[in-house]
Amino acid sequence: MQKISSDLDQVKHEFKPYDLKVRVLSDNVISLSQQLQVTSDILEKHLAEEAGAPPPSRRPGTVRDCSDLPAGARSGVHLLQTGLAGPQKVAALCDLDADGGRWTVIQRRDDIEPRENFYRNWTAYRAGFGRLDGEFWWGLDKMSALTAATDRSYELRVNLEDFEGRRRHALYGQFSIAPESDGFRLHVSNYSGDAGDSLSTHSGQRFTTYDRDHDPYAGNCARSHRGGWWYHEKCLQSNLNGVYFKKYRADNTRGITWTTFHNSFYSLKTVTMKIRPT
Ligand SMILES: [Ca+2]
Repeated sequence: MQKISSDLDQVKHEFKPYDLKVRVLSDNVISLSQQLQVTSDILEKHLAEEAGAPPPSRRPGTVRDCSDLPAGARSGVHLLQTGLAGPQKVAALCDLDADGGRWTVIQRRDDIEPRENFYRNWTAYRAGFGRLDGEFWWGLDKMSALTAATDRSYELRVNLEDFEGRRRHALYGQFSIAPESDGFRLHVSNYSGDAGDSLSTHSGQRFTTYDRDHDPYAGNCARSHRGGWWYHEKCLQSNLNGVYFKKYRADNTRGITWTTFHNSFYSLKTVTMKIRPT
């Protein structure tokens, strides 16, 4: 009996290194199995996309725009999956309180220092510029990614304020921006509000910057009015990306204008452009 016990100890001793190896091998198998699962998930995602399933940005539960945020979310900066190429989420200013909430803010002008420069080139207007807690242009690429999608329609609300504290708004029941291949063409219709309609005459135009003239005017309206906009054959009826003037300017029409509210020499104090699904 003692011999058997001794032999057993001997066997245990001899097998000890193998025991360790078995455990290491076992861990390796678990690790490989996990990697395989990740690879399998990626493959499944690609196959689903090829089979016509919606991309991640269109799946239920995805926060494409501010209207998708869960109940209880607060106004401010949130991360969105707009459907732009690439896995990165993009920051956006969400207005979840005013005018019924659910708004994604796409542009803002205000009497804020330091002043943002809106006389920018095509690349800047495409990607966006400025600060979400100050003056900014969100970016034509993101506006187009949201509004050119065929499974959602958007409305646009433009809020305006002058230096005498008068507030007006313009609501467009339909708003979309075409992809860059079509010059980020504007489509806007179905106006209501009390600011007057200074944007419908721009509908159908492509976007123009000082380095990319898409407007039907003989010259470049972005250059002559120092902004970036969907300028038309007479340049403009509105120019919300114009130069920020603190007061009424009688000497030029390069300001932030909405001519059915004030004439083209009056530059407005505050502007907000925001969109939400209808
Ligand atoms: Ca032109």
